[in-house]
Amino acid sequence: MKISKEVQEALKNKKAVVALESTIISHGMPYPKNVETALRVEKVIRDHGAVPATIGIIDGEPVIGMSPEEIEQFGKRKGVAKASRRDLPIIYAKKMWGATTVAATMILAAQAGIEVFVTGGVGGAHRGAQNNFDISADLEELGKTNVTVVSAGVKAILDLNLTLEILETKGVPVLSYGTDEFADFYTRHSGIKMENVVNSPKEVAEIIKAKRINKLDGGILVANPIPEEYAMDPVVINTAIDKALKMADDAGVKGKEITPFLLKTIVELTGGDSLESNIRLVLNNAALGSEIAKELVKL
Ligand code: PSU
Ligand code: MN
Repeated sequence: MKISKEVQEALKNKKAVVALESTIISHGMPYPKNVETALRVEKVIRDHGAVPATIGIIDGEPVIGMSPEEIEQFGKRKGVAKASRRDLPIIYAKKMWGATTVAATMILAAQAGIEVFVTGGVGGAHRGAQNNFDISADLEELGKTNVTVVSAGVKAILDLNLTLEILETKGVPVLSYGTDEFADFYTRHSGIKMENVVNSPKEVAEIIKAKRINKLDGGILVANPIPEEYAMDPVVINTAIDKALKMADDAGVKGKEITPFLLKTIVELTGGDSLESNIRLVLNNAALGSEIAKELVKL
């Protein structure tokens, strides 16, 4: 893999490093907002005194710490594959471009020695997963790869209860940040009460360290709710989600296309409001992730 100079130096000098994914750039947001957001997220991380490492695959080679030009390419290039764990060997062998999902980014972050990863929302069990088995590989990865993922909970397009049950089965600690209600991406109010509430980056870092030194392999999910001022009206967003789910069903959208289709349709149905919320929650996660990474290197 190619690790940028800046990230190499930071890792060597035990500075805080925060991993970032590229599926959110290539398949999660429209151009040019995707590129603008990716660069803003990096800036937030730098402003908090940590080093960002945006991860993706270029011509079959994993890149840890993309340049702004590379981020721009992921934002506008056509045909960048959505790369989850199962896709990696094919993308490597065929020397393709791959935008890494949460699962694939966790794998590469762990291989590079990065313990904290910031995104918008992790994948999970889709509604109807009891029958169609559409459960994101992100959950499997959280079950085995040693990376902490800071996410605005789980996207409301999914089945949240089912997702939390699977995370429990896989032994993934879910830490709810600053509230006992599970974050559901676009709003702070899923109605699901959480057992494990954390209130400071240091508290999270101590749990990461306890997991590491006790050899309990696997990830941690930090559910960080969107700030109230950027949250969406629950009626507006839930109406859009239901409509988008119906449109996906009618159009027969399946498999890896589902998440990008739903995100794009919801942006259209909300006149861009959901995109604005999505951007704000990622920036908010970047700030928290940086603080967690900084506490972690002190321990
Ligand atoms: N959440 C977002 N935007 C995204 C994704 C999640 O706000 O683009 C992406 C992440 O890369 C996540 C992936 O890993 O969707 C999950 O896809 P699937 O459900 O197909 O595993
Ligand atoms: Mn799926």
